[in-house]
Amino acid sequence: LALPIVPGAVLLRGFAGDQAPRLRAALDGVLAASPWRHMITPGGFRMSVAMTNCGPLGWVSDRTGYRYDAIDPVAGKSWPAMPQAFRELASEAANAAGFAGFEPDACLVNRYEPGARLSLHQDRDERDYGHPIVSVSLGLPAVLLFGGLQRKDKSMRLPLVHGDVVVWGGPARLNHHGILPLKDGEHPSTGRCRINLTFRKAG
Ligand code: MD5
Ligand code: FE
Repeated sequence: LALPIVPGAVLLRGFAGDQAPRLRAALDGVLAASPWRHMITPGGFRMSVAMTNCGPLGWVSDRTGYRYDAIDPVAGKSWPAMPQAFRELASEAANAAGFAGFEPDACLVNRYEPGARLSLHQDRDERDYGHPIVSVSLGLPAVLLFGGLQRKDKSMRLPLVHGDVVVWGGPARLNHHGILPLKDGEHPSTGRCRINLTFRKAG
């Protein structure tokens, strides 16, 4: 079920539902090598979302700025390989949304516990905005706030539930977006949190 949100953005409702146990199991392997951590923003704030990465490149934030790096600064070595289940799902979702041949080199994994949020921002750290972003929601529901190209543009709210996949490309690639503070709850797949897998071609 492919629902257009704005030009360039497609919601694939429940697309990852039947793959969730496989994704969840593969994530445990990633976490064994590169555990959750709360990164520090360039402004000195601790992010409420816990993060890790897999694949050749990982998104990192510290006092010096945001960047993609081949090395996990916590583990002191390369990020773990992107599990095949992740790569296949990302590529199939992009294809279903009209972006054939998507081969991500970065998967940022975000964990939201009750109260965690992501403030309004644009994804601008990638080299080529011509590639789409594929976002997979697992566990507790969340509300995505998405606006336009300008920060002041009116925002819309999009509820996302377990198994939902959103593909952002074309004219939606640089839209402002954020996640509202997560509501408390319990989910059979993830427990008391929401996990988002965000696939990008960053390098
Ligand atoms: C999340 N993560 O739910 C979201 C999913 C991030 C982030 O925002 O940067 O890690 S990605 C949602 C997204 C990506 C690109 C464009 C738009 C939304 N959008 O135009 O709304 O953890
Ligand atoms: Fe983002």
